[in-house]
Amino acid sequence: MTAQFNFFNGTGGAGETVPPLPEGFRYRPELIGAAEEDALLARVRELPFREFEFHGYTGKRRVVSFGWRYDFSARHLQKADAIPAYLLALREAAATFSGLEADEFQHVMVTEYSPGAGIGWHRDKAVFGQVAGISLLAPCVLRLRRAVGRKKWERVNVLAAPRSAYFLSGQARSEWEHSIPQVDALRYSITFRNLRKG
Ligand SMILES: O=C(O)CCC(=O)C(=O)O
Repeated sequence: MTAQFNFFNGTGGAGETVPPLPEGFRYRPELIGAAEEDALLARVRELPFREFEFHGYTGKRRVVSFGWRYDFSARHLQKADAIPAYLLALREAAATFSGLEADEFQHVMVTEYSPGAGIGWHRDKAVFGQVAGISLLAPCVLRLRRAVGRKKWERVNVLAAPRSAYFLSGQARSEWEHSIPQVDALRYSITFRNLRKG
């Protein structure tokens, strides 16, 4: 199969070709309104972000986790501060979009991408199950890829607009990797994950 390169902007308007999205991937523009985004930003900007650390390497993006945090050095989950009240309405909206109960999302990570920051190709850690990510401020390209044979990649690019949400489950979660190229302007993401049973 030949590698695909697609771009999906989530609108699917008349005459637009909407490429096939990975099974288990969903996108919702405007999960929240501009006023909710502003209220979240007022709180999120004050969070005690720390540079993302991965086996001694410090990434350009900065993160803070609630509920649980994954320690990449120790390779296990640790209990973190409780999810703050101002994130609970967003968690509810993310859960409704995802078809889950809100309290299934026991972990939330807020990530700050300054201009020039991004995230490389990866699948989220296996301790986590499904993932719902909400974007604030600048848009970004969420790239998805999966190996086809030994040398080719099937690719889909999604424009993650401010206030939008995406959901990774099924093959989108287990077979596809994702990454975000360097952003041009400040972006925050708020990522809810459930814990894999067992
Ligand atoms: O910022 C995002 O929306 C993606 C975050 C992500 O892929 C991760 O933290 O593993």
